[in-house]
Amino acid sequence: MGQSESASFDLAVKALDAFHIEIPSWGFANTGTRFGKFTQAAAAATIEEKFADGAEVNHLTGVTPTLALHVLWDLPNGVADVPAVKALEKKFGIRSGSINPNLFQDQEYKYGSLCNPSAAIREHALAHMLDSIEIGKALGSRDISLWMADGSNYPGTQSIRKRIGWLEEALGTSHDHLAPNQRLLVEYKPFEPAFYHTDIADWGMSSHFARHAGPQARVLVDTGHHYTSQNIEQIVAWLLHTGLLGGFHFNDRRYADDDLTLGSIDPYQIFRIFHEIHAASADGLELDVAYMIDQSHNLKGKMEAMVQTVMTAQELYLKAALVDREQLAELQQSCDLVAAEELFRGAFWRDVRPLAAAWREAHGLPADPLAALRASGYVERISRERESHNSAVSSYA
Ligand code: LRH
Ligand code: MN
Repeated sequence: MGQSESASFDLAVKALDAFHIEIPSWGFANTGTRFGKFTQAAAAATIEEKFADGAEVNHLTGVTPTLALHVLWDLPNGVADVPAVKALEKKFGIRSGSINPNLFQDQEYKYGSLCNPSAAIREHALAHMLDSIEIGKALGSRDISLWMADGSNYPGTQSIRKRIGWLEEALGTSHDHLAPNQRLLVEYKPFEPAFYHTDIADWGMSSHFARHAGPQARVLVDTGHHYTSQNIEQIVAWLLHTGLLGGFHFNDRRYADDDLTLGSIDPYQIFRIFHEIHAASADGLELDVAYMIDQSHNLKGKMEAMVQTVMTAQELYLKAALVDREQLAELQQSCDLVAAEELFRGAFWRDVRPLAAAWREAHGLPADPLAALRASGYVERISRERESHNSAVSSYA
């Protein structure tokens, strides 16, 4: 391995040793679109099966030690389900990650949850937020990751400013209930399921609500929650500059919130985001960024899609880590555009898969986790075990 190669390997080790990514329990479940759900025999239907699949992904990749939980899908009995989840953490050797409240499926939430004109319904939604925070405390989970479907479908039908006030109040109260080490992550989304206005529609609104809620609140960037023409890495640079970047929900999309697998449509987008992260870290900014996957695998095998996504995330994070930032800074300063672009894009063109494979082998992991998954027969085994209860599908995940 030439000098430069060993230098790259050292950089790779430094980067990949620090890279963990959280996987969503709902990524293993039978999910669909409003036009239907194509069930998979291997899909996880119980919280135990979701932990089993999460543990298998961590076993193969070594970088997914936490599983994001969605409260009503994974702890339908609230705090009462915590002991059972703790037993699963012990059995499968992975921990509960971010706690995601469900403020979008109850019939009461037709006109909103924390932004609903009805004080009683806002109270009901706030109670679920506070339950979710208590579940987080009981599980030792740090992040309460909030996404709301709240909004409206027709102009003039709701007071946008009144809803801002109600949400400021609810998030302030929620923040006050956080444990000292907990964070409230505020996720924005421009539309869907609301199609006229969404109460937390962009990074500016999310930033305002986070600042207004308190010092433990941050902004969560779901890569699928942007208009196709938006410059997401510029938003990331702003959130890094303002100290409000709390984390990411990674996925990919061609049109809207398609929740496709990371890097399947625009891997260069994720590379540009990771570059902003590495550059900010190199400039000495204190970063505290949670990397999480938020995808629904309607057509791909769910285990394969998750392992593929983790590998892609590692490789894009590594490509961006290998950008020679000192040289790039000089070229940027001298406005040598083509040389700067060639250096920047050159890192993206680089095939880092051999480096990532070498890192995995150095950590006693399979060089190619996807090939290892296929060779393991894991999917065939769980298909046999779960087939019986996977024909009939009920809730979304
Ligand atoms: C909303 C969202 C949110 C989750 C859900 C599964 O589109 O991105 O983060 O609650 O997907
Ligand atoms: Mn999301």
